[in-house]
Amino acid sequence: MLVRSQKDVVESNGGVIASDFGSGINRCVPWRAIFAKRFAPVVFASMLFLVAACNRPAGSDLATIEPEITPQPAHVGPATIAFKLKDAAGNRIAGANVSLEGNMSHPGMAPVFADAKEVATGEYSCPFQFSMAGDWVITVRVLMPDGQKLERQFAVKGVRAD
Ligand SMILES: [Cu+2]
Repeated sequence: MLVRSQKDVVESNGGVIASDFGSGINRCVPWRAIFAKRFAPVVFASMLFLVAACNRPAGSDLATIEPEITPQPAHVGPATIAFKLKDAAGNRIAGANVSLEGNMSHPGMAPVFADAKEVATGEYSCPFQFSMAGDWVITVRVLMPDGQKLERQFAVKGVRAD
């Protein structure tokens, strides 16, 4: 019989459910047991670390960005993304170099780049082009006057088609 049911496989392995790869079965089961015992905690710890690292934006203690997008609601076409850049104490940060990168979640779409200008002390404004309707994520890259770099992301959901 070429195609065996799962029941046949279970029976032929003394009740251990495994894929039917002939002699591979005998190696497969212990390996998985070892993996679960020895490596799963390591993998789990690594995942926790990665999650923690992802959730903590670079230079989070340095500055805050409060973006404002006009027009509202955002729609396809030209927009202005403005924001104040403040340090941890709430003081505005002047003289920073700020650029934006806009991405959508689906593959195969070119990111949209734009440079911001400082329009008032610590206030920056950036012309931006929403090239497609849907959900966007804007990455803000800041080069502080003292040379420190900072990256922030914020979502712009539901950009309208018109
Ligand atoms: Cu898109």
